[in-house]
Amino acid sequence: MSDTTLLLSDEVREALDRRRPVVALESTIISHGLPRPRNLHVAEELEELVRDAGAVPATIAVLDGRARIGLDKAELERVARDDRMRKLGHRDLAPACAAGASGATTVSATALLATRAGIRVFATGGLGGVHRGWTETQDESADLRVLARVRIAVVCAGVKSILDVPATLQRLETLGVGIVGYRTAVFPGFYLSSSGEPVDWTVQTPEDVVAAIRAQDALGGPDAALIVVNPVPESEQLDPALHDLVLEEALDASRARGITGQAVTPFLLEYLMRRTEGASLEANLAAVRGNVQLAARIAAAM
Ligand code: PSU
Ligand code: MN
Repeated sequence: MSDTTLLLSDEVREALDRRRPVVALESTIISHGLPRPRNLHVAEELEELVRDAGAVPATIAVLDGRARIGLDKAELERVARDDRMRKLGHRDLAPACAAGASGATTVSATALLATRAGIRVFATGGLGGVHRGWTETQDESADLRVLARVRIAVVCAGVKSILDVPATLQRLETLGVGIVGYRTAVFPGFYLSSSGEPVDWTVQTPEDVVAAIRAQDALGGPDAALIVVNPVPESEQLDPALHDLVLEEALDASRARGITGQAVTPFLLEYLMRRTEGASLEANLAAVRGNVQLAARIAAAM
């Protein structure tokens, strides 16, 4: 991608030049993952949380065919409100840029663009992964393969619980993507504090995460992400019994309606939100807020 395609905001460029902390934020959660008009408030709040922790937020999206790293207020509004914003995975970036299209970037596209821009820390909600029923649908988020190829630290609340979590963890192991639990020895369950699966490495402080990032650099070898999993506090998680019940329903509904491809994830998230009367949304937001704050502290500790 040429420099004319990758456009950094003045603020982000300056911060990177001066080696000030920068945190990349994805935009699909804003355009396709949250209800309007709340999505815009959340987008602004997340940027504010990064700033409060002393880092510069770099929300990433493609606008009129240009990959944008860092958005101003009007641009953020466009991502949150414009119905024509597409959902762009990393494979969609080239066609979107060539066509002059606009779209929000998923974890895969955001991780790629952030790395290209020289950003080392990225915060999101939950990663994509291997879907239940994979043996039939072969539905595995492109997030995983990209995370196996870019050296960026991704702070998240695990992978979305709508997925096959053990299969996703296995896939990450095969792909050689490292995972550290932030003050936890269990892999979080996105809306839930725990997925019931273990993590092999636990860290206690942002400095510990920085040490792992530095070790990754010192060791060299093939590029891969470092996934930092940060569970939603138990007091803010979705009720696990309600979660399991509604998720079964959502999966049945998506099968019955023949939902496929990029539509699967937004459909399931929206279904859960409606059937839990917004409780899943609150848990989702609590997780994202915590991740953004931790990412800013990690960036600042670098
Ligand atoms: N987590 C959320 N909301 C979202 C997503 C994740 O809480 O909207 C998005 C992310 O952008 C992630 C994408 O990269 O869903 C994965 O979509 P798919 O399963 O189609 O690859
Ligand atoms: Mn998919």
